[in-house]
Amino acid sequence: MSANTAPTRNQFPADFRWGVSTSSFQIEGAGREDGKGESIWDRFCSEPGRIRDGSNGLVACDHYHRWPQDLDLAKQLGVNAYRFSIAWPRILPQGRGVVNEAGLAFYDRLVDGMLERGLDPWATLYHWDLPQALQAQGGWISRDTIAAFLEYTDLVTRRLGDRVKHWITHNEPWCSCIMGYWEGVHAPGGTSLADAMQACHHVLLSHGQAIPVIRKNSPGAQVGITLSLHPIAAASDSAADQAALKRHDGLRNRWFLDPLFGRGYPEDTLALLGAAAPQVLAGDLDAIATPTDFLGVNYYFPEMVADDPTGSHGPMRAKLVDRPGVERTGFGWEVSPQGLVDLLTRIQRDYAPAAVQLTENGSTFEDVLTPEGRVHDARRLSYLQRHLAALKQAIEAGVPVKGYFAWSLLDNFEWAEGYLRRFGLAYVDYTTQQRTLKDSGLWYGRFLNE
Ligand code: IFM
Repeated sequence: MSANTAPTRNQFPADFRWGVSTSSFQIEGAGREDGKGESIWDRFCSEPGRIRDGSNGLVACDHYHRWPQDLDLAKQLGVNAYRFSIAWPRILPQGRGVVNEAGLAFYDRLVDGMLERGLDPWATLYHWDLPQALQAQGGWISRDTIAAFLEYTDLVTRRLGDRVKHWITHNEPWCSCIMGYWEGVHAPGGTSLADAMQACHHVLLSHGQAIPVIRKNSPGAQVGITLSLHPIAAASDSAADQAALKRHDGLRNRWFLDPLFGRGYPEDTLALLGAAAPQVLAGDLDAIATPTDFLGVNYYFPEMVADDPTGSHGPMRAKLVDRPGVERTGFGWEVSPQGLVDLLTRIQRDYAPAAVQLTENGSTFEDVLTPEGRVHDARRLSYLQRHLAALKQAIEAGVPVKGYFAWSLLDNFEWAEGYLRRFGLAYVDYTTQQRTLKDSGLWYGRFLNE
């Protein structure tokens, strides 16, 4: 079968997990209801110019009220797993201390609703909505936030750990830390590399320290972390571009994978960071390397880099360049199913995780709801089919991929892009909150049900 042919479900292992992925801030809404506290994303959205369409997450997809219908939709697709995240400020409005029972009760209902529909709950503890009260004390730059995360983790896993048996500590630390504390494009909008690297270290450390807490409260659970990873190519064969590739890969991929797999931070990247390298205390690296049950991989696109001798794009002295003439999504991201094969086989070769879960993969395009109530998203459908074919290829090459979660069940709040980018298998009309399965979603349903 060529990588361009859609596979069939029965070509995957019988016990393969098929899911859809969502996150709290992007879909829940109810931003000020039932005692929920403010998150850094609520604050960020309130700052003029931060979000491209000036929107916020106060209503989003109104999933907080419409969750039964959304879980029905997931069930209708035929998935057997549902990945969601928990809003920390819904549980602990001030980040620690006083518990909001209404928040816990919401996730109780949601998890029970999944189980009633035969959906295996996959919970992410942190998908970027840090309580603003903790940000006021430094956010992830402060080591104290780790203790707060452990308090939150303990509370949530004690409450849900009897029913949720798959836990993801963090989603994409690159985004929450590098985009949030250095690039200034995500909450909390910081612009210091040193802060970002310290935040990253604390996020990774909080992951490692949370694992025993989760294992204690949720016996038999599988625990992992999700990273956004990219296959990287050099713009040319020149020694300078090849060296730039290695430097860029150091911060983009190895910075996270190396310590999680017990190798500590990469020496070459540490040297390039110089004074921006994080403060690491005795025992931290051992904690970060606490064994997990799976590595969560989010794959969207590959990157190409060239040498940047001036360092104007940061101390890795590499700049992103566009590969000419390739297919791109509405975001401008390169479409490369082969990149998924390259990435997964590289992870397997270099790190050999016990299991890999593809916790996100998807695409955004301009969608049109026709008067007949259809969304003919041929390009998203093709993206999905070709990435599933690539996934099959990676499994045949020996990568232990155990599950695939499409991003996303619904169109939703796409962070700094607001509601301008649609990634859903279902179209959301934000005026009526009506959901309509797009052609891609209808195909995923047929694929899963055949
Ligand atoms: O919407 C995001 C998600 O929150 C994290 N991973 C990438 C998605 C698409 O940008």
